[in-house]
Amino acid sequence: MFTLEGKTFVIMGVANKRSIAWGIAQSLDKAGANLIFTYAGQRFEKPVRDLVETLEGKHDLLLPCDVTNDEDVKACFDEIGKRVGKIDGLAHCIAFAKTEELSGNFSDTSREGFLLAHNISSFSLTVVAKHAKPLMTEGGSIVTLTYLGGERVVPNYNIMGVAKASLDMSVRYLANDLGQHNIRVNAISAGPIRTLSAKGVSDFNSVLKEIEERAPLRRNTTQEEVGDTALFLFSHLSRGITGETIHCDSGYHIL
Ligand code: NDP
Ligand code: N5H
Repeated sequence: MFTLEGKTFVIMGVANKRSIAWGIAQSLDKAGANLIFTYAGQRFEKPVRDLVETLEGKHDLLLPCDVTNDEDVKACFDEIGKRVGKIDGLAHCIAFAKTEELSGNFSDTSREGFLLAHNISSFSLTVVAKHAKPLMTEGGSIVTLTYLGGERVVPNYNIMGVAKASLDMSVRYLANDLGQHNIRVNAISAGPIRTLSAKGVSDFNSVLKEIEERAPLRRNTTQEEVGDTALFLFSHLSRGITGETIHCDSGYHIL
């Protein structure tokens, strides 16, 4: 097993222990990395802090960062710079769309809902990369999370599919832009996982069942599998890979 000892990573988007960001945090923690966590608003600090205390390593730095607010993002990375100086990577595990726009007719998507989904789920990667870049003085790796619904039409994913397509292309433009600084930018396209975001999706059980029946590996994706894929993308082992989307979805995307 390789080690990430002495390396520092920022994890954005832990809501609770089911979050994919938490799977990533656990994999990086096991590899000996130093972790910094960001959460959306002050009221989320306590639950995230309680979770972080269960990790093997001691990770003290938790900061608020609402990605819709430029000043918040700048202040967050300024503080990280002051506290640790250099970072080696960042996991962007953030998305949001209005519940009412995640079912029904896509043509009913509102202007406000369209812009909100793109602001939080897509533009946030670019603004975060801009502020993380000066801290990646020895190169770095940025990893975001995407879903198949950004490549092809998946029932009810609706506005999130369009936002993920924008996110996927942002990964490629950012990879091209930041590659000269030895900063790599990649996405993991995860299979469906029951997280807080997935809560309220009415037919989630049937989505999971379809994967069990049809995906090449005949099983659903786990938080740990995505965590270990991120670990690879954050490690020296993936040093030649940028602008890529790795599907960690039991192979479902080939069907
Ligand atoms: P979670 O609900 O656990 O995580 C979503 C996170 O987005 C939360 O931590 C939430 O923060 C954060 N967030 C929302 N709005 C903002 C904001 N304005 N500023 C900062 N953070 C914000 O769900 P997942 O782990 O499932 O989602 C993580 C990523 O994985 C998303 O990009 C999602 O699209 C993607 N993904 C998920 C799949 C799944 O099946 N679950 C499949 C493929 C991709 P807070 O709680 O503090 O509001
Ligand atoms: C095809 C599907 C099922 C239908 C679509 C689901 C889309 C989910 C993604 C978005 C991000 C979920 C979302 O924004 C939920 C919010 O409206 C309400 N929830 C919240 O506000 C909670 C409290 C917070 C923590 O959530 C966020 N996001 O801040 C897709 C599924 C098969 C796979 C999937 C679930 C993909 C994905 O992108 O997450």
